[in-house]
Amino acid sequence: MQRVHVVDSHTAGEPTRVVLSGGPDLGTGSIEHRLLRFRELHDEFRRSVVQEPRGSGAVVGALVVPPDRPKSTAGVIFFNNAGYLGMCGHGTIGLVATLAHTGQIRPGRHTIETPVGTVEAELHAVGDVSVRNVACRRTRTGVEVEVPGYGPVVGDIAWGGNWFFLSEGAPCDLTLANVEPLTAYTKAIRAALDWGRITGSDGATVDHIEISGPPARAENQSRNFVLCPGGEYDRSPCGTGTSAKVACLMADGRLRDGQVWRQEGILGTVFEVRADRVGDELRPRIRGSAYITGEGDLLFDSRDPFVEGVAP
Ligand code: PYC
Repeated sequence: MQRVHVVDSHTAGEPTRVVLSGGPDLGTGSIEHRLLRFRELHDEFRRSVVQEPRGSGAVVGALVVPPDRPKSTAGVIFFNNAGYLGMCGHGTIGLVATLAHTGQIRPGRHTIETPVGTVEAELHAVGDVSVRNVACRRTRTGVEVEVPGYGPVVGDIAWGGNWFFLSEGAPCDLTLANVEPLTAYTKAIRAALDWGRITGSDGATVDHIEISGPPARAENQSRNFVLCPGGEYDRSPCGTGTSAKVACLMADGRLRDGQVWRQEGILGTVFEVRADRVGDELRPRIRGSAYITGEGDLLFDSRDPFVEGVAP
């Protein structure tokens, strides 16, 4: 029986499952290289942690690995029901809350290495967390796709630690009651991008779709709905998605260096994202809170026909 020690949390409603021990040994080297080893040699571990019967389509896994550089606090590889993420904003907030819960870190600054770059996290004394994201940028604007059943949709392509297509407006209000039509609409956009071979500037799939509309509360600037790669929607306002949004707003001159964007997600929870430039890079600072929901061991029984999880 293999035992895998995990801590579960949610950040603004979106779950994170941090794997603290019992995961595969990915050796040493950059986190980017260790992600390649994870994907090639241990993908069954990803599936078994986040897919049913242990997980669900909404869960983002976070495998904690020793960092490449001695001064960093940890390395992390994020994954979900469909594969691997570059960065994950809500997941990093969940990771920091988890390391605080287990007593491994105290309030202050912590350097976390991810496959797409190093991020700086700050655990505040009151328990919330800020994360200085990797460098973010808009790479295309005014991209028009013909979406069967919906007509032409225009949006931007931006990198926020993952690739996003971002557009304004939707065929219905951005409310929880409309999750089904919003999921259908954003899946149709993603299929149209694939069909048109529209990718990120590095040729990677644009696997997150973010649509925006008016906020429910006047103190926020916008509400979003974000489709994740595995077909689930982000329950949080999506840290990397809001970073991509901030990159678009800055490129349009609608947000200035140092300004804060309050992004509401589909549950009404909020991330505050500050548009910070560091040198000539845009490194948005995402602020939010996570709550621990569980801690324990996952058990992997080799006789179990579903030991590697079930893809619905
Ligand atoms: O918060 O960056 C994020 C995120 C990505 C996918 C789900 N959440």
